[in-house]
Amino acid sequence: MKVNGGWLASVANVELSANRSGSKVAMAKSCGFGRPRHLVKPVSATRVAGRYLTHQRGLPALPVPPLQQTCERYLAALEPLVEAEELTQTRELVQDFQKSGGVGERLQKGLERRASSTENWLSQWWVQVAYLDYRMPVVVHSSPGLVLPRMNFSDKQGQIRFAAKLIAGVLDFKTMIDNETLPVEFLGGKPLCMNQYYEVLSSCRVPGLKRDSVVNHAKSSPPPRHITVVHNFQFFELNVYDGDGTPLSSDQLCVQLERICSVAQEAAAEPVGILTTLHRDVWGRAYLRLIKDEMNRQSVAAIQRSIFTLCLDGAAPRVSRDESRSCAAVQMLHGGGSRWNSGNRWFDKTLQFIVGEDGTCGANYEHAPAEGPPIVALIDHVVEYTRKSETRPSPESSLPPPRKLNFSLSPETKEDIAEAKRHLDRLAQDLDMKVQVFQHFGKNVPKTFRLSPDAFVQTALQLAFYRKYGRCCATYESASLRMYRLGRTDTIRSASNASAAFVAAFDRPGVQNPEKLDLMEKAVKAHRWYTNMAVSGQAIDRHLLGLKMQAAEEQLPVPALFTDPAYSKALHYHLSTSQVPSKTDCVMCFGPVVLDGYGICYNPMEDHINFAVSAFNTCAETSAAGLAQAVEDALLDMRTVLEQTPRSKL
Ligand code: COA
Ligand code: HC5
Repeated sequence: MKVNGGWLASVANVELSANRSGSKVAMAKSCGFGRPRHLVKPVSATRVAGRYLTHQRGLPALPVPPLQQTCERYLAALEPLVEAEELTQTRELVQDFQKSGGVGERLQKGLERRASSTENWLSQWWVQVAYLDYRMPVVVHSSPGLVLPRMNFSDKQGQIRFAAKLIAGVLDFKTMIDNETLPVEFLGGKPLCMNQYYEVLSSCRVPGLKRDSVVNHAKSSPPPRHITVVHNFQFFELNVYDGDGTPLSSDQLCVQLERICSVAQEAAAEPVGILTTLHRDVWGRAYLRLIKDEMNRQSVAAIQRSIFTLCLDGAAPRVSRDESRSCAAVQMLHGGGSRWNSGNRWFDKTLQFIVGEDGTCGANYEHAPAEGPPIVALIDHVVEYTRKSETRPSPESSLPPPRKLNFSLSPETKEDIAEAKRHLDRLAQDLDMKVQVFQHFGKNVPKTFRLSPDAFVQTALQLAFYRKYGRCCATYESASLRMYRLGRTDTIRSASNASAAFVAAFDRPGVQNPEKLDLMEKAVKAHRWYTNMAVSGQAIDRHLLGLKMQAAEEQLPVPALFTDPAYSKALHYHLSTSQVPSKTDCVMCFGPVVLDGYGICYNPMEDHINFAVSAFNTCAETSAAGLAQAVEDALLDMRTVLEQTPRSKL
């Protein structure tokens, strides 16, 4: 499977002919919730009409950074990545771009106008460019996976019982969404935008011929009351509320899931869901063929409208204990291949919970509507819920059976399914995934040494990459922009002049510990500085994207700055990384964004760190296990320097 430049390279390839709308981003109704406890300030559980809107209106608007500042910081970010000669050329392009009366100034004014007439000048563009216009399969290339700690069951009965509790847990969380009683989250003392919580349930991506869309049914009247369950490649509509709107109890859900399993067991079915793993243009065409049939159209609509999808998986490949976590990550990311569980999914669905037969559980989510943290907060809540025993007595009344969603498959659609299987199997073969639990320490050690744990990990990633390849690389780390209304993310560029100096010196013969320590502290502090700048809306990447989009909006030629080879290099992220913390000890994962790169997701706990490193087997230069080992070594070596070197108290 070709990556074709990858996620965010689509950012580099924005077509300038399209006149994109700068219209207001629709404001969803409702309020917000919390992830790490320390960030959460609970609000009272009584419903206050309009609380969400009041909260949202109080949030600041995303600023447009000053042009001069972005130009300077862009050149600084290129220094560790490109040759001196190339940089000289780029410097000239930047000068020309930002000069008084130049195109940069015009575009900047355009962006400022857009900022004053929209809820958020960036978010709608971002969702289009990063997700809906991005045509690679969502599987591996866009949708992340999440692996829960292995649950304590190993048979069908246990699988059903756990799945029933899980559904009840999601409904419990949904009640907080519906009542606007989720606590508002805070980051660095500032309240965060809670909009994403209202986008994850009852929504679904829909393929288009050139561009996809997302439909959200949460606000439709009446709102959806069912989930979809997929088992043995067959889909079922399961109503999860009783007649008076009370969520079904776990016991009731158990009965319903048993009914589904016995019906699904009887028949064999074509894995129609595997169509959602196709390249988006191909799926867009196959989708039109599929829904030409009225019954199919209704079945697809039921999936799209459902609150979420529950995948009751069949067997997964048997692997050694050593490989089991990496194998679970793969099950969450793509299902393991067409002969395993890849057809037991609807990957366009925003939220899919996956419950395996052997206690392997997790989720996969379609990224367009939300970032990881709100999904993780929901999952943390669900896990906590499943650990509690239910006190509610189960009503006696019998429930109507779940409705099977039937499909009538034309020869063309059967061929589409066969094609999807072939492509998915190639992609599954190509994905190289290594889950590594770093057991030696977690956030505790960097904190003891008064260093930011996240910046410490990112500096270790730089050292690991340099040790393997003898150079620095463009590195992406997600930074939250949720301090701003409807904020999504910007990029923390982890490769800096300070990190380059540190990694080059670390193994150089003759360099002593005090110098290593000094360079390490400078690198870690430079990263923390960039992080602060990014979360306060002053990073460079989304601003540059905005300027480029504004040129398209005004139907101007692409400014030379964006056709410069240095710009492409800056966007070719050999390391695509993200920190996603959770209360539950889970592993999150995603694929690389370029053919010759790595995807690294990490979850730093207090005394250990869960890493998932991905790469592609077709690239001879990369190895997920190799890099994971190098990261482990880098973290240990950095700790040794910290422990063995006296530091000043200042
Ligand atoms: N000395 C001692 N402790 C320190 C420290 C220092 N110099 N600097 C930070 N710490 C502490 C913090 O107080 C915090 O404590 P806690 O564990 O009690 O919460 C902890 O170390 C973590 O801080 P740090 O490692 O610096 O990272 P962060 O929590 O500020 O996270 C980002 C940094 C970039 C990950 C965060 O700002 C962000 O944007 N997160 C969202 C990313 C995202 O959306 N990812 C998914 C995309 S889909
Ligand atoms: C369940 C964890 C999901 C993490 C997903 C994530 O970090 O996505 C990034 C989103 C962004 O806008 O930065 C994209 N990335 C996977 C390419 C880093």
